[in-house]
Amino acid sequence: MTIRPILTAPDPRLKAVSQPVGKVDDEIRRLIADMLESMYAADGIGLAAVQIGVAKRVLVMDLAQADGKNEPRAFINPKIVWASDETAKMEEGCLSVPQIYDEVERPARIRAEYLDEQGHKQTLEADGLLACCLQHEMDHLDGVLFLDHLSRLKRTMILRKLTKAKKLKETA
Ligand code: K1U
Ligand code: ZN
Repeated sequence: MTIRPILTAPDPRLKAVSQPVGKVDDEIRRLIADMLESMYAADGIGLAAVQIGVAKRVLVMDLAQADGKNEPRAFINPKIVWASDETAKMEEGCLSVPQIYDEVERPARIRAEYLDEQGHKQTLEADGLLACCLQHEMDHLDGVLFLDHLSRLKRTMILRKLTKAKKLKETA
């Protein structure tokens, strides 16, 4: 397993639309293992493959990570097949948008279909943090960051700040 570097905004590779996985094989299982290792190393609760530069429709999550437990999950080719009209606002963060947190409003409950690591079709009903995190990670698969849900003014200010911080890091 390898810890891979996580891309940060405004890296253009984060805007890519990820491609569906054709076959769930050992290469995909190795990618999932690397993604989980990279997510744990960065203290995150979710990660999409595109965040480590692999534009495939794969994401991982571990919501127990915040309680110091390990309950890894992997979602391949996930699709939202139903979303509630009721919405919920939750504070979101993103490993690709370091140190920025803001509220995003999304459907409160969703039903998703996906393939597991064995390539078996699964259905999941989610609310709360699971629904929020799943929608956030699925946005990554379409090149969308949580910043894209904020006002244009907020987004511009945050992207300026991140660009400045990147330039300072490069010259240090
Ligand atoms: O980069 C990512 O996509 C992972 C992201 C997932 C996420 C967290 C919170 C709401 C939606 C999606 C993170 O893991 S950010 C870091 C983090 O651990 C965290 C931040 C805020 C609340 C809870 C956890
Ligand atoms: Zn994210």
